[in-house]
Amino acid sequence: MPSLSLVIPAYNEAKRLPGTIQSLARYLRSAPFEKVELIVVDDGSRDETGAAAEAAKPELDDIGTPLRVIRNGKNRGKGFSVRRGMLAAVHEWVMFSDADLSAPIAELEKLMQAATTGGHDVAIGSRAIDHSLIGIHQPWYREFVGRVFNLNVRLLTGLEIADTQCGFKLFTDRAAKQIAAKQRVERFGFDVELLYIARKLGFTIAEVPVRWNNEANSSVTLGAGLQAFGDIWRVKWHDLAGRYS
Ligand SMILES: Nc1nc2c(ncn2[C@@H]2O[C@H](COP(=O)(O)OP(=O)(O)O)[C@@H](O)[C@H]2O)c(=O)[nH]1
Ligand SMILES: [Mg+2]
Repeated sequence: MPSLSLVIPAYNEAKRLPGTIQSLARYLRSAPFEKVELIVVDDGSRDETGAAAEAAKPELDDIGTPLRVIRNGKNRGKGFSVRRGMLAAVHEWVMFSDADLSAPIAELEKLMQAATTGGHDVAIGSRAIDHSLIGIHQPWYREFVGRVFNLNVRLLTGLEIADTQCGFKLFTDRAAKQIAAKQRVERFGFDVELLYIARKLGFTIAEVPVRWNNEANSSVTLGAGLQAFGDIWRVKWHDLAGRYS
């Protein structure tokens, strides 16, 4: 059975995190892994995110899952946080998931299956392939902006991926470490950069439809979401400047 490092980037998640960790613990009790570690990256939260994570330690100890809480001194962004988590991970597979578990954690088995059978080092959740799996959709304007974003990604980067932005991605440790070492985008455009670097390094990517029940309380403002458009250009620019070579 494989071993897994699960990274949760968390910004002001003190309210959501206890429930999230409970769901994770419930799943991990009988999940098909030899070893699992949970890494929560507290992204300079203004609430008690770090403490809320620490409070769940006993519950996780109980099922033999060590918890590590990494704290960014100040808010650095989801991209920066995922990068830190991936670099700290010690197991064969490295996965990151949004703290709200909009994709139920068990869906990670689909990703692992796709990666293993297809020989891919990267497997990513997708909300854009099988719409019948989407229980609760994102608000219509988020879905719309998402489509426009994806079109921009395709035109500018040539990445042929239907949904680059799903917060549910799995990597082999080798891919996670090599990709994270080259990551530069610290905020929400980082997903595009991860995939861009993966392709550049010769890793193949499986895009896997996952169940998704969008958790309402989004922590991402429209402004922050729109900034990600600029990140697509930044990725192009970094590449032209040879920074991913
Ligand atoms: N908004 C925001 N989220 C961050 C930041 N750093 C890490 N995160 C985490 O990134 C994830 C974003 O997920 P979520 O709020 O569900 O976004 P949405 O589903 O796209 O609306 C959550 O796990 C956040 O805690 C940050 O600087 N801002
Ligand atoms: Mg969400």
